[in-house]
Amino acid sequence: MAIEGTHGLWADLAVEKPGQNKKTVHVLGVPYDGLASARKGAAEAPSEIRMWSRHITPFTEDRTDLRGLQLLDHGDIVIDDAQVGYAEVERVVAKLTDPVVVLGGDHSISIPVLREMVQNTPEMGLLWIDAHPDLCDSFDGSRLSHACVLRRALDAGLDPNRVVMVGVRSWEEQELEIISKGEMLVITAAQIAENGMAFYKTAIRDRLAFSSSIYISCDIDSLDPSVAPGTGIPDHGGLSMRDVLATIGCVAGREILGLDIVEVAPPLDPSGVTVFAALKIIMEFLGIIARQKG
Ligand SMILES: [Mn+2]
Repeated sequence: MAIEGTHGLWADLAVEKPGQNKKTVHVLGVPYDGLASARKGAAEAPSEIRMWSRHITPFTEDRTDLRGLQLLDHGDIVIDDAQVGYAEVERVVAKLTDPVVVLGGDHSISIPVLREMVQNTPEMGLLWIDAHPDLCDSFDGSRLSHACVLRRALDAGLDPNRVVMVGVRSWEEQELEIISKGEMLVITAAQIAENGMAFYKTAIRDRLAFSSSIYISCDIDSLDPSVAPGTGIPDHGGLSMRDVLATIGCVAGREILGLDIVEVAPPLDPSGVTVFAALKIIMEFLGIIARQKG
């Protein structure tokens, strides 16, 4: 379905205007859902998100003008074989010196992104927003499964004390031991529902303050399925959009490595609202970068 937009790609932010000194943000699509364990469809997210990005405005909720940013959209890395494709993702990410927005794909596409980030910046912090910890060593016979993403990041050298996990509410038995060590800051969806997001913002900021720069991995299934039904494994009792935006807001003023937004599966949501949830998160994230000084 080709629909003409009211704006250009990325609400006009991808339109290049040479000679203007703008902050650069990279965009990279990885339309691959071969390692999603249940329902697929996330491979269609990058094209849908880009298409509907023509129908939103270049302003955030607080009226931050995003037109001070230049989005460089590198298009998609098309993957047939995960081993080969993920090496390519790592190679492309390694070349980026400004923040990147990575469009999944199932969550496994974050494995090469995180591996490259950790190798390059061992002192990085990770803000993990997800219904699941994705800490399985192996799942469905694969160590690259979307249930193994954070485990692979720890293998790559990510310090668990630099991980803040928000919105979790579903656990595999093999994940419990790592969680129970208490190294990561874990804030469940139930805790946020009970006490409100404001209660946790200081703890999130304080924990991230130990890290030199921050990467955000946002699985759309962190949101409640009533908000974002188009995802492979919906888990009820999830976060509100306000919770997710407040969580992301905790990186304000920090050096930011990037954001991935994964597990958006447009074919599983005829209403299309899940794609717009992804766009909302991306644009508010861009607002944080636009408001940074320097
Ligand atoms: Mn996940």
